[in-house]
Amino acid sequence: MRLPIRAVTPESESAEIIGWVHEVRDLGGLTFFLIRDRTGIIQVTIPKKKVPAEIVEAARDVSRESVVRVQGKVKAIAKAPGGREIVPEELEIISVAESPLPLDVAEKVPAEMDTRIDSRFLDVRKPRVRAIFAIRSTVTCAATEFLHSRGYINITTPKIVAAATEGGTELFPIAYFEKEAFMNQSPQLYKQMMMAAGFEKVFEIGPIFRAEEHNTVRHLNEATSLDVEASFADHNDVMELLEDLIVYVYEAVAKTCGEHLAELDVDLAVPKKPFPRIPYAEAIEIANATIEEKLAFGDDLSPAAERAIGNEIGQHYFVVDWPTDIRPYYAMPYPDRPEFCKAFDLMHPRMELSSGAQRIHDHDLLVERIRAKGLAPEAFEFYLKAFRYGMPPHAGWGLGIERLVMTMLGLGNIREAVLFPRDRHRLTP
Ligand code: ATP
Ligand code: AMO
Repeated sequence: MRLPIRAVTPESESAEIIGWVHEVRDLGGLTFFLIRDRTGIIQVTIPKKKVPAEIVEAARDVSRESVVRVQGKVKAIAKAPGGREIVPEELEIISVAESPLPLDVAEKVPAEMDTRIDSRFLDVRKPRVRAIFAIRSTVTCAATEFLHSRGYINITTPKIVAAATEGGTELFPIAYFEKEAFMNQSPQLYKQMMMAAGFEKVFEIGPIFRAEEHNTVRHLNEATSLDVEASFADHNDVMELLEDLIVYVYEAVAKTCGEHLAELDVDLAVPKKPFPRIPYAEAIEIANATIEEKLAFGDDLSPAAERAIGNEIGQHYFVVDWPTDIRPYYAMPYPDRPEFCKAFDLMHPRMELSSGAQRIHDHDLLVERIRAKGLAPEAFEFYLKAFRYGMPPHAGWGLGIERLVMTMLGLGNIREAVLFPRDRHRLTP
């Protein structure tokens, strides 16, 4: 019976394993294989004079990354990985890998990002790369666990939609029979409608689509967003929820992903609550103290500004009290100073992680704000209708999962945190 490689110990007497050939070393009288599965690596040693001739014969044909089955005696040996090796009694080549390989899974030869993504199935065989996705899985599971424990309901909303949510740009149009439709930029309108539905607390982890024209290391054309919406809550309530979630997720990764973190050489520090709340006007001042291209009131934070503020603060922080004009139409203005709104961004020192706000729940004010953005309220009728029959006050946010993983693990490129990235030049694999 096949054993996971990790389960083979120096004390095992015999074992059968199936895995990929990580490395081959032929020293004449002795051949060494390293065999890898997702649980680890084991050495298989073939002393040519001591094993059956058919095994020596089969071993000659084994190329790197072929899938092989090995059955044999286990010996304790200090020099081998895990302190053990297998001397085969049976060696079966299950699937031969062509040579040369498109990239080196053992990572002796480094590969460019493009080469890696072109052969992503091979790239992900690297223990270091697999560790990223094991951690990403823990991140989304822990976030789900956390939100369930707080009474949030997991919803699924359409990804083929009729209207933009985040303003008119950055949309992918698609043909939907005889109509024009779009790939959804955000579940924004749907999660708000679920507040009118009385669900009170909802969340979704799903794809969002943005027609970003430029290739950057922190933008994707298809990203994954964790969206939350809560009724009878304001911006402060959902900022607290967000910082609790971030800390919970970091703690879960620190607690359960030790081996993967070690594989990535990451010494994970759990962020400390509460994260500083910095009003937008103050954020501009902090940035302008050091950046060359000064920001004026009403400018979005430039990447240079984000870096400058991040260096100054040195930890996760919120930028709050944004000018109403530079936030989406659904952000709630402060009643006593409507030029500012109850919107916020959660920032990691390197980049923005999340945006959110208390929302406008008054129908007429929302229509006015949609018009002020130069958009047509008629296009939003299906959404506006939900505001005419009893809409509770509500607030929420959207958090980019790839950016969360990227900043947590110190990855240089957001593409490292996606299995099959979609960017300006890439539609395959
Ligand atoms: P969001 O779009 O949700 O606010 P973000 O982190 O992508 O999140 P943006 O507001 O898009 O932030 O951009 C922040 C800054 O980065 C802006 O000053 C913008 O000009 C700049 N920027 C955004 N997208 C790009 C891009 N594709 N290439 C270069 N700069 C960009
Ligand atoms: P926003 O547009 O700020 O807000 O998006 C929320 C978060 O999603 C991530 N994100 C992206 N990640 C990678 N590539 C992209 N192109 C990309 N675009 C966005 C970021 C960002 O902070 N409806 C609001 C949320 C809300 O108010 O609830 C929204 O979509 O991490």
